[in-house]
Amino acid sequence: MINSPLMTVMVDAVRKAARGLKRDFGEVENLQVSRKGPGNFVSAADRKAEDVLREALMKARPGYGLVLEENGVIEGTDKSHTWHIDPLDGTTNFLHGIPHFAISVGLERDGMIVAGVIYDPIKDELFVAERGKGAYLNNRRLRVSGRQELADALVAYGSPYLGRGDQPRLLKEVAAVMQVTGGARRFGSAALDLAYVACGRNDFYWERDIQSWDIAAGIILVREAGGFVTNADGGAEPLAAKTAAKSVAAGNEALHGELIAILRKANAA
Ligand code: 2AM
Ligand code: CA
Ligand code: CA
Ligand code: CA
Repeated sequence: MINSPLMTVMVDAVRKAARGLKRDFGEVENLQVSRKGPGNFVSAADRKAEDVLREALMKARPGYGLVLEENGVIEGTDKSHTWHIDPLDGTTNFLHGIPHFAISVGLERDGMIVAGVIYDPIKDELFVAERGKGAYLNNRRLRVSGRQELADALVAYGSPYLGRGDQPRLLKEVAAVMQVTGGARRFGSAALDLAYVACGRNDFYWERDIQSWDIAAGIILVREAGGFVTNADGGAEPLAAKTAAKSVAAGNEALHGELIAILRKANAA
């Protein structure tokens, strides 16, 4: 584990919010649900979890700014630190009773992600990472997979949702990936997709049209586990462009480059 004051703050906040999520998941049919846009749902569970996280993190680190999925941006007095918070990543799974979702909290310092926590309350899997201190799942140190062959690789992706994104493009990419890899999966939680790259379950993951709160924590997890993270075109840091649509691609050293090349070829065809 990582014994730092920062990690204690993050883990305490996340565990507190997770208790509410777990309770709400147990009676999901009674939750109030509204629609933010086509196919884009938010429930009382998302909002309550975000409130708990916001209050706990603002109390522990008063000056830090926040980027919150459900409440937008809260500017801090400390301009170099910003939390990127997804209170419930995998809302669609959650609302359908599928036990695959997570809380994701990442801390950015001067444009770089320096700490991340992703927690899956159903499986009780806590993924943590801090810059220079490694990545852990519960108490186990993490390392990305060592698989070298595309034919052995399990690849996860996220797909554009109703009313947004470029579905035909994604289908071309998935077809190309399916033809050469051991399997392709669409799990429905970007944060867990990245955490699973960090712990070697997924060998590669990519997704387009994604936000900072989906990937901030996952980026540091993958990097601290020895993996590579770029945008989905193989270019720089996915969080570099603050407001532009982001994309992400993460994997181990051997397979990351090969899969980026396959995505590029699929798009050129
Ligand atoms: P969410 O559950 O926090 O909204 C899945 O590939 C990723 O896309 C998840 O991180 C999910 O985050 C996000 N997502 C799914 N449907 C979405 C929608 N309609 N609008 C915005 N983000 C969505
Ligand atoms: Ca959402
Ligand atoms: Ca999300
Ligand atoms: Ca969310």
